[in-house]
Amino acid sequence: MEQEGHLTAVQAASRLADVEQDVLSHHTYRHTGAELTAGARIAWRNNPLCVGKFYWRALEVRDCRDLVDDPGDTPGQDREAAVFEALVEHLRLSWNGGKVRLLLSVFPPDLPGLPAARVWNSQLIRYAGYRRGDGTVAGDPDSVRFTDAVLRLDWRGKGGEFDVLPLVVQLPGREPRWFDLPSDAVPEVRITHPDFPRFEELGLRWHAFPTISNQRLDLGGLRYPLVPFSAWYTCAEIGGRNLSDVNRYNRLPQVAGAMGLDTHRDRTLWRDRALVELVAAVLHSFDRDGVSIIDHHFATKQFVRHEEREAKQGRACPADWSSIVPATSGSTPPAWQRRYEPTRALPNFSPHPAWWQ
Ligand code: NRG
Repeated sequence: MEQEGHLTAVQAASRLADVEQDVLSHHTYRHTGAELTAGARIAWRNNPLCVGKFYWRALEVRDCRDLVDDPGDTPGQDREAAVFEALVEHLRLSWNGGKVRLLLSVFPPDLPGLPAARVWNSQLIRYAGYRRGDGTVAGDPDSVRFTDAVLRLDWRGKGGEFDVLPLVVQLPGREPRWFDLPSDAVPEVRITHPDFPRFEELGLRWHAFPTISNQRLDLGGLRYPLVPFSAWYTCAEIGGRNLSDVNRYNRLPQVAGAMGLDTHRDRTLWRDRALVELVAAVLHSFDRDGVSIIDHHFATKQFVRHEEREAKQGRACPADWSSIVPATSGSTPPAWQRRYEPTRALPNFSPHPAWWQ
C-alpha cells in the first residue's frame, strides 16, 4: 500500500504482520477504511480505460461492507432488499442535486468459499431493449439480452424507448430478485438544441450520470464483486455513441431530418453534421438543467495533465488509446498524437462476467 494512509514504517510492518496472521488463521483479512479508500483511488488511477483519472484523488469511497454481510439467514431480514436500498442510496448520493459526485460504494468482498452479493446490471441505470416481432428493437439494443433475462424473471416493461431496467440482486445460493428503481433515484435529461427547435420532437433523453456496476475491485488479494462507481458523463459518450451508434439508438437519420439535411448522399456529410449537433445538444441540455457534464476536449486536456503529473511522480500512466481518444472529433484533442500502454497494474478494476449468462 502506498503512503496514502500515512503509516510510519513501524506501523506498516505491524499492520502487515496482523494481515499475515489473519490470512493464516482465516484465509482472509479485512481492509481498514483508509486502505479501502486509498486502494480504490489507486485502482482508478491504474485503470487504462478511463479518461477522467485526473480526479483520482477526489474519489469518495462509501463503505457498505457491513450493510449486508450477514452470511446466515436472520429470520425477517430481507438481505436482497438491503442491498437494493444501499444501491438506491448510492444513486441519490451520486446525483447530489445535479452536482454529480465521484463516488464508489464498496460492498462485501468474496470470502473463501463464500461469494458475496452481486448485481446483474452492467450499470445501475440503463434502458431496456425489447425485441419486436419484425426483428427491430424498441429501446437500447445494447440491453436486449439483459432485458430478455429480466423478462424471464417475470419483470414486465412498458415496451418504450427509454424504460429504466430494474436492478437484479443475487445472493449466493439464492434466486435472483429484481427491484424497480424509484424515479427520484433516476434523474434524466431531455435533449433539446438551442438552434434547432425540432430536436425536441425527437423525444431523446438520457440518464444524468453513469454508474458502472460490472467491474470488480481487485485490492490487496481480495475481490470485491459489487463496487458501483459513479462520475459525470462526457458529452460524446451520450451524443457520439449511445444515441448515435448504428447498433445503439441509431438516431442520426432523425437528427439530420430535424436539421433539414439532405440524407440521400453520403457526400453531404449529413452524419458528421448531425453527430456534432447531437453532441452539442447533449451539452446544452445538461447545462440547461444544471447537471454536471464534461466536454471531450476539456476531458482529454485534463488527461494529458494527469499523465504529466504522474510522470513527475515517476509513474507511468496505463491507458488504452481507443478509450482515451473521444468518439467525435477524435483527431482534434492532444491524445490523438500520443501513444499509450494499457499496462495492467494492481489494484485495479476489471470486468466480471455477466452473472445472468
Ligand atoms: N460509455 C458508458 C459509460 C462508460 C464510463 N464512462 C464514465 N464513467 N463517464 C455510457 O454509459 O455511455 N464514469 O464513471 O463516469
